[in-house]
Amino acid sequence: MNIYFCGSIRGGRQDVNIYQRIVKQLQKYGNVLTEHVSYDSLSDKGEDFVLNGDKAIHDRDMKWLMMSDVIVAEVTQPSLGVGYELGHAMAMKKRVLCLFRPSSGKVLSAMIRGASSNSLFQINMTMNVMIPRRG
Ligand code: 6K6
Repeated sequence: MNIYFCGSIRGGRQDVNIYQRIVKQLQKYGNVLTEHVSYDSLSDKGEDFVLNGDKAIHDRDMKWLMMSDVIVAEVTQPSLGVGYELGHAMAMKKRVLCLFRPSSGKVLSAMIRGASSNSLFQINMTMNVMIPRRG
């Protein structure tokens, strides 16, 4: 199973240690295409030195999103990129699990919370990682 993990990069790297724990758990279920999102070495500047820069990152990530069986997103730290990925994932009719920690004191975007009426789109308000079933 291909798993696409989403987490904030330029939106802020405060939760990187949590991303690492989630990715480690997800790797028990399948191949995490975006393991790099959890790397300590990746700063909130992203990788400006990557050949072809942001376009190459965008195009590769969209290809991986298309290839993925399930998307898991840690959405506590708001990120434009994660929101963009989630919108595309929904349009592609992918199974999506969002993880949000209310203990952070933050309030989840209505655009994410409000999307959970779709049966393929679930939000978990704890740190348990459960992948929603298809259908
Ligand atoms: C290459 C290797 C490690 O990091 C890079 C360069 N930057 C990105 N690489 C891969 N995916 C990225 C990169 N920057 C953003 N993304 C995607 O957007 C990730 O899949 C994240 O889930 C999301 C983060 O968006 P921002 O807006 O917080 O950066």
